[in-house]
Parts: sequence; structure tokens; C-alpha cells
Amino acid sequence: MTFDPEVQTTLERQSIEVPSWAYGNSGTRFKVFAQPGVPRDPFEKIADAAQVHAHTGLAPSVALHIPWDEVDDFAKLAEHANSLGIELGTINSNTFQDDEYRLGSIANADPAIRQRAVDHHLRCIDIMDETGSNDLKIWLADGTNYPGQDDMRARQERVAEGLTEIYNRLGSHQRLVLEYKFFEPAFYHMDIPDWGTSYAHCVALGDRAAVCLDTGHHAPGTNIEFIVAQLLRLGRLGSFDFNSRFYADDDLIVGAADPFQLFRIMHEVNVGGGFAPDAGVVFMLDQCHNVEQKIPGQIRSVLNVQEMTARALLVDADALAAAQRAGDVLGANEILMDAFYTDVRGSLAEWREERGLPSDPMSAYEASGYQSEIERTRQGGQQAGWGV
Ligand code: PSV
Ligand code: MN
Repeated sequence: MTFDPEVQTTLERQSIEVPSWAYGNSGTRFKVFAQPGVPRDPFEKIADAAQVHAHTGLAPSVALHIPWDEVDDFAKLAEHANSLGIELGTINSNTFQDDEYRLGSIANADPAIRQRAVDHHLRCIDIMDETGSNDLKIWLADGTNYPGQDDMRARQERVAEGLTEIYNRLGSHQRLVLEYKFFEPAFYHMDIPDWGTSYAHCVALGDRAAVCLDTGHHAPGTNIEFIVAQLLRLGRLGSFDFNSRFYADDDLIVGAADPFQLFRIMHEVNVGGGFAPDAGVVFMLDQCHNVEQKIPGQIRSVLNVQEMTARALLVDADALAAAQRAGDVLGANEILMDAFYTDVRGSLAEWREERGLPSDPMSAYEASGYQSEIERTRQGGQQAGWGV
């Protein structure tokens, strides 16, 4: 099957941002596993991220997490990325690791801790100015564990105040992207638990604030594609953090647990105009590869996103609209399922070959010798990982 020109254009434009932290060691609260060849610094993380793009043509940018990716010279890090054919993307703030944040960051009852958290974000914006990044992504670990522990409503006011100070420091070309999560690390309530709360803060902040939807951050059974449709409708879908989950925030390979859900999400992105260049939706991965190799794990992930995008683009929009208008329940469902069941792997392999990319990026990476080279040469030093 050859994709029609409109589908080709969308596939051509598709870019998926990879997270720098996917290349470091990771694990669960039980164990962080070390793997051979893991980067010792952000420069090596960028080199690994560049491999994903080199083999797939899909991942031209890498998101950083501060302070995990602190370096003395961010302009040099950006140059390093450019020299390897990629760019630095979203800057993720981190107010969940310091002891001071035990009771929260910008929602904390202590004004000195709130200021510390705001200052961290201002530092992140300084970094964005150096790297040329457009987006500051904020995920707050703030919340409480016990009813009565703190005043939930007062905490919302503090969050609004802190976000406003951060937002006001952004340059006119920069955006604040606010991520939500319904539980963890706090278990009674989170201060930004859902898309509605994130949306309410974004609207209050201004046009350059938008919601980040992490696919692992919802209660089981949540209709995520409905949220996608709604946020696109409201013009506030800023970005995705793609991953997949069986139980909680598993951070598994996107599309691995439920490819059909990924297809449904991509279908709503398409219907809502989210693939248009001016839609402002950043498609990012937020994953950890605890037991599998990291670079191939990332290659598999971007291919999964591409595959479900291609299938979603095959939905016969006219036929679907006609069936929906006619109230043809089974017909409409069949049109959608026809696209989902279409195997696009052969067509995508051809599409890659036509562009000078390997038809099978997974085996091309294995054959490239990069993995054995990093395992041989990255000796000594401190491997990157959670908290490092
Ligand atoms: C929180 O669970 C989260 O999804 C946020 O995006 C963080 O920045 C990221 O994970 C850290 O891995
Ligand atoms: Mn996330």
C-alpha cells in the first residue's frame, strides 16, 4: 500500500521528542538497575538520543530535566546536539527531589520554600534562553497524604501565585506547559490532579500556557482520547508525555500495553487538527527502560507512535462522517476498526527506505555496533540515573 499524499505530508512532518532521562539508569522504588554503556553525563545522553533519530528520522529533539542535565555551558550542549543532527527541546523542571519539598514546592505553606521552587523555574527559563528551547514543562509533585494535612484551597491559591511569577518571566516566544497527575507521590490529593485543574490554571495565566497530557497519569479506564479531543477543541493541548501503563504510572514503552488506545488518541489528534504545524502540540515520550536496553527501547517507542499515527491517518474521514450522520452505529465503528486493523509496517518500511533510512531501524541499530562501542568505552565515572 502506498500512502496518499496527504498522509505522506503528515508522516513527513512528524517529530517525536525523546527524554534525556530515558537513557540513564532507572528502576522502581525497589531497585534501580545499572546497565552497561549508560551515559555518564548529558553530552553522552544526547549522543544516545541522536541514535534514535539517525535510525528512524522521527526524533529530532531531546527534552532535558533540570537539575539532572545541568552543565556548565548549555550553548555548548546545544552545539553538541546540533553537530549530531538533533536539537534541545523542552526543559522540564524538577521540584520533587530536594528534602525541602517534602510538603510541596509552590504549594508549600512555607513562603521560603515556595520562593525556592519559583527560583528553580526562573533558572530553568535562563537555561531555555541559552538552549533556544520554547517550552518549560512543569510537573508538580505537590499534594497531601492525609485529609486535613493542609488547606487544599489555600494550596490552589499558592500554586496560582507561583505559576504567575514563573509565567511572567517567560519570553514572548516561550510557553509554560502544565502537566497533571492524579496520584503519586501524594496519595490523598494532588494539587494538579487532572486536565481540568491544569486547564483552569492555564487559562488564568494567559495564551502561552497549555496542558501536558501524560498518558500514564489517569485513573484506570479513563477515556484519554476524550481529553485529547476536548483540549484540542479548547486550544490548550500543549504536549503529550507518551508512555504506556498496565497499572499506574508504569512508564512503559508507548503503545506496548494498549496499541488500540494509542490509535484512538492519534485519531482524535488528527480529527482535532493536532498534526497541523501551527497546532502547537509537542509529541514527547516520558519513559524509563528499566529491564530492556534503552536506545532500542526508544527506537521501538517512536516507531510505535509512527505506526499508530499512520493507521489513524487511514481512517476514511468522509465515510466515517457519513455513517455518523446517518446514525449507522455499526458502520461507523467498522470504518474506524478497518483503519486500526490495517498493517502499515511494510508501507512504513518502504517509506523509510525512500528517505535513505533503514527499513528496519531495530536491526539496523543492532548491526551498527553503537551499543557494543558504548559498552566498551564508557568505563569509569558515575552513570546517569535517578537523582544524579
Ligand atoms: C511524573 O510522574 C513525570 O511524568 C513528570 O513528567 C516528570 O517530569 C517525569 O515523570 C520524570 O520522569
Ligand atoms: Mn510525564
